[in-house]
Amino acid sequence: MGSDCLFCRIVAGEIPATVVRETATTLAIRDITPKAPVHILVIPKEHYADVATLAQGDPGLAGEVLAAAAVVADDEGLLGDGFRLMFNTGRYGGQEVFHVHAHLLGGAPLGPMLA
Ligand code: D5M
Repeated sequence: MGSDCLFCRIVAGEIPATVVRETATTLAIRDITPKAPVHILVIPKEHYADVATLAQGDPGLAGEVLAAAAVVADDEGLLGDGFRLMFNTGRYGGQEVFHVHAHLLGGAPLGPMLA
């Protein structure tokens, strides 16, 4: 993808972000408009548009994104009280950035999903 994709540009270091964890294949950054006390986006460095494309195209990498999210949740102290991990997908799912990203939300009660 590259220059048209915001998160590819963050991965490339062209746009600044607050990185909380980096592996060979994933990056975790703080969301720029946090919706909870902890709001982190976990992305694969390789471009996939959404979670369905990622999971079908490279299930191993999808697992690495989940594993990275679990480590970050632990690092952020979220394992005891819990957290929400979600992928907005497509137009009906409210996705705005079309480079797959897991939202990791926690640090306070989040309420019901579909209020
Ligand atoms: O969520 C896209 C998310 O991406 C939304 O919560 C804001 C976040 N965002 C947008 N730009 C940035 C930058 N530059 N850094 C960090 N976070 C950012 P979606 O699921 O696509 O609706």
